[in-house]
Amino acid sequence: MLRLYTFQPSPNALKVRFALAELGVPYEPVEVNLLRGEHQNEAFSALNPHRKVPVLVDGALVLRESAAILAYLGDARGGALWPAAPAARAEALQWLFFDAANFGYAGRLWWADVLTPRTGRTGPLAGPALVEQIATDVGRALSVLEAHLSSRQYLLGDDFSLADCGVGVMVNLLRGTRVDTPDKLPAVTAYRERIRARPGWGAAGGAAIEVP
Ligand SMILES: N[C@@H](CCC(=O)N[C@@H](CS)C(=O)NCC(=O)O)C(=O)O
Repeated sequence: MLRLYTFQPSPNALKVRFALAELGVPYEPVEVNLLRGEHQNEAFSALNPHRKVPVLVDGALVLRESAAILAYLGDARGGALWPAAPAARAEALQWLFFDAANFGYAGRLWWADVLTPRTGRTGPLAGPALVEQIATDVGRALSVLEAHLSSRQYLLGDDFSLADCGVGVMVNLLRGTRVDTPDKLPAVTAYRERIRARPGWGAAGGAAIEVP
């Protein structure tokens, strides 16, 4: 049985829970409450010295980094949700790297525009100039996504794949932030709703990152 170290509101952990739900693969979830600092304890840092979730344990394999975990699940158990041909598989990896490289700091935008105004809680330190720079960079990546999705339903075509578990979570996280501009990003907005409507989204606890 796979074991997943996760935290319900963590978008990176959600990417993996979403993939496992869509694949129908059972796993044992271990909740690491980041707000209570449980990622700082010695037992968890032995699994991930970077002290971040998610971590997937499959037998002797201890794997960090959500994009690597998605690719591993694709190779090991992906079936119809992960391409086997090298060129198509490379395209799937391209979108996982695109997600990691361009939306890695999107969480700061979420804190600044959604979470802090609604809850008063402060998140990772980021001044207004840095948040604005992140918004500019994220906006640039979203316009690439907009052009790509204007002629297909999902990243690899009209069928959902594990590549959608990365970008699909992050576009949902960006709901309600300053880069959430449906008039300029109609295809991205429709894609976001398509992702949220999937059965795996509810099963994975996608609501934890949704704007109430
Ligand atoms: N690149 C990593 C990022 C993981 C990450 O940033 N996880 C956050 C939760 S979404 C975390 O554990 N943060 C705790 C910390 O940074 O102290 C991945 O994709 O898995």
